[in-house]
Order: sequence, then C-alpha cells, then structure tokens
Amino acid sequence: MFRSCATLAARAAGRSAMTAQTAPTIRNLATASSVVSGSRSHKVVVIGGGTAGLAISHQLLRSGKFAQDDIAVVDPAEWHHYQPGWTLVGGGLKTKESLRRPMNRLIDPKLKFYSDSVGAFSLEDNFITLGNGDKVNYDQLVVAPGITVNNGSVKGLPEALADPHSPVSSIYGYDTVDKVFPSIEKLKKGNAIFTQPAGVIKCAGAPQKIMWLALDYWKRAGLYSPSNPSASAVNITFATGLPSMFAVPRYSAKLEEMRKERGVEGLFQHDLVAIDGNTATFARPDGQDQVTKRFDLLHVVPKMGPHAFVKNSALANEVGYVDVDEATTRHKKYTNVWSAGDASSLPTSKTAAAITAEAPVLVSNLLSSIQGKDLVAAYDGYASCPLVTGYGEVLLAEFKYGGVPQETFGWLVDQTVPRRAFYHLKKDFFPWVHYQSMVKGTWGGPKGWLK
Ligand code: UQ1
Repeated sequence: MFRSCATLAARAAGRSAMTAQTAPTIRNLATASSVVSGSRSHKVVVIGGGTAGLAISHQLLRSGKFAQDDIAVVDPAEWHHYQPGWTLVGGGLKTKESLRRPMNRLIDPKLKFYSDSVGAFSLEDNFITLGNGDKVNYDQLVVAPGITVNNGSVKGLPEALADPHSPVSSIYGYDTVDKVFPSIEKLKKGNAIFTQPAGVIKCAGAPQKIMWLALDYWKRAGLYSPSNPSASAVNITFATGLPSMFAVPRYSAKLEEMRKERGVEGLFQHDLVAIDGNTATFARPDGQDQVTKRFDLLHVVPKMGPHAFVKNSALANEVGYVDVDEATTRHKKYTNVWSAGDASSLPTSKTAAAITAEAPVLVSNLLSSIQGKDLVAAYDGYASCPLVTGYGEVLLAEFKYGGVPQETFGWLVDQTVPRRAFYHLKKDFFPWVHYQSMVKGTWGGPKGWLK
C-alpha cells in the first residue's frame, strides 16, 4: 500500500529530468510566435494558470468566439500542480512529481502565454504591467492567481521545515510535502500534533485528512489503538485555531464523533504561533494565556492569504480578496473584471471542486457581458471536501452557500458515512479528470462533462 522512500526518490529523479529537457523547447516556440504577431492587446487576459485560470481560459476558447491570441494567460510558474493530491503524497500514496505538469504544455497554442508575474493593475486604463515592465491591454480581465501559503506566519517554522532532522513537516508546499510520510513512518512513540490555523486556508479539510491517514498508519503498525489511546505508544492531537472540526454543521458533527471515537485529543481555538525545538506554542482567544505543547511529530498548516499584488490593488476587498459579486463573479466596481478560485472573495471554500461550478458561471457571464446581454448565470456556492478519514475511506462533504448540504450522491447513499467508492473518486478519478478535462475546460464537476 505504501511506497518506499527509495521508490519516491527514483521516480522524482526520472520525471524531472524528462520534463527539464522538453519544457524549454515548447516555451521558445510560443515566444517566437508572439514576436511575429507583436500583439500586446487581448480581448481577455486571464491572470493565473492554476485550476481556475486554466479552466476559465479553455472554456472561453471552446466557446468558439475567440481567434488566435484573443485570450492571454499570465503566470510566472514553470509548473502547474494538482494540489488536492498533496494529502495523498503525505500519506505515502502518490509522488509529488506525478501530480505536476509543465505549465506551457497545458496551455492551448491558440492562447497567448505570458510566463511572467503581474507587477501592477491599471484598472481605469484597462492594462496590466508584467513583472518585466511590458504592458498588456485587455477588454476583459479575469483575476485568478490563487493565494499564498505564508510559512513565515509561524515563528521558527521555515527553519524547522528546512531541517531534515526536525519532525516538522507540511503537506501545504511542494518543497515540504515529501517530508511528511517519512516523518509518519519514523515516529515510533510520543506526541503527534496536527495543526490548522485560524482564518481562511485552501482545502479546510486537509489539515485533518493527513491526521486521519497518519492515525490509520500507526494503527496498522500496532502503535495506536483508538479504543485505548492512553495505553498507545503514539498520542494524537488535533490543534485547530477554529472552534469546530469543520465549518458545515452536518459534517462537523460526524467528524467530532469520529474524533472522540478514535481517541484524538481536540484542542479548539488553539492557533499555532511558534515552534522552538520540540515545543509548539499556541495563541488562545480573548486574552487567555498561550499554551505550549511538547511534540515528537508536528504537522503544520501555515496561515494563508492573498498575493500582495492583489491585496494592494483597487480590486481587493477589506481582507485582500478580489471583490466580486457572489452570484455573477463580476467585480463589484470594475465591470470588465472577473474572479474565481482562491483569490476571489466568493464566500465559499477554497477548493478545486468549487471551481468546477464557478468557472462555467464566470465564462457564461463574461460572454454575455461582451455581447451586451444581462448576466443570467449564478453561482450557488457549490464546494466539496472529499474528507479522507483513513486508507480506503472518504467522507464526501458537498455543500453550497450558507453551509447547506448539496450532495451529488445523497439520493443513493448517506454521504456522512466514509466510503471506499468516494476514496477512489478522490485518489484516482479526480486527479485523472483534472488533467484529462478540468484544465482543458471540459469538466463541470457534479454536472459531469461540459458540452
Ligand atoms: C470535482 O469535480 C473535483 O475536481 C476534479 C474534485 O477534485 C478536486 C472534487 O473534490 C470534487 C468533489 C469534484 C466534484 C465532482 C463530483 C463528481 C462530486
């Protein structure tokens, strides 16, 4: 079931060598064609080549209403990562290399690709300035650059993550995700603490998914007995800055029941602020004293937030997200600006599943807007969290705005019960459909394939 570290390393070496050779050739071709056209104006500019940016730009292209280079994508990243898979890397089920693709290979040649960052927005004049100083004009702008993971939000965290001997790791980063499973394997006794910060993060279920996988691993290794945790070699604590296991009451109740049944200590409203050697320090609300805990393994989820270039722009709301209407995805002030995905202010979970429903709404409304028609498509807040609760089991939480359940398979089964079929959706089907369809603009999530 588990891959050995040697296999992981061998695969890493093989894959990156292959992609390093092929990637630059494709990029040079793309650059050459833009020099010929000389165009720095586009009907639509999409900032971000992540899940939202790629789904939206390819859905726009597939509408048939755009010619060569009418749409541009801007992203400085060399790689596109399927981040939902990183929990599985932490559980020893996948390699991080298998979840990424070179960005330029995912972008249709009919799209103009600017492999650069964004320096500034000139929203009144409808252009952006790239990191290299070039100006790019647009009629419509889609802002979908995602958010940043701020390792610096916890004192001592960057150093602890970088230290190969420290038992501190995180699934929330390409550089740190492959430290997670070896740390789980290495622990033979002591305190294992899994943290979740107060505030908004991407995939709010992941901090506990990796805990449930580790628990199952230690259980199978004879190091943890859910029915007798105090007599077990390993003790498990979930320390979260939030007041409950999950934001949606229907699933939170079930997960809280599971936490108690499985003997996991719950420290709620405990927000990790510092790591010093084997001691973790947590802030408490309402002026209460900080709490310190000794650990033998610490899985950290840092705080996250908007990119500075978004937060410091006129596009941002008071907390830094692109301020869009929660139904239409159009910016509240700039009517030719749109946003979806993690960078948007849409008051839902920051997940790829949410983007399956956001992207078609944004695309439909953007096209209507270009044609001078009313915006009729409305996003209902659909999001999902395939909550891995152990090897071979997933609780498929699905909900819309207001934390109201909206379950695709609710007519068939009770979705608060973890199931093997949902585990295979999460582990095998979603990663496959992501690269096969989602990034190409042909996947509509619970609605199936788009026409
Ligand atoms: C989904 O489409 C998707 O993207 C490929 C996910 O992966 C990140 C999901 O987690 C979920 C839940 C969906 C929604 C699709 C179905 C069939 C429920």
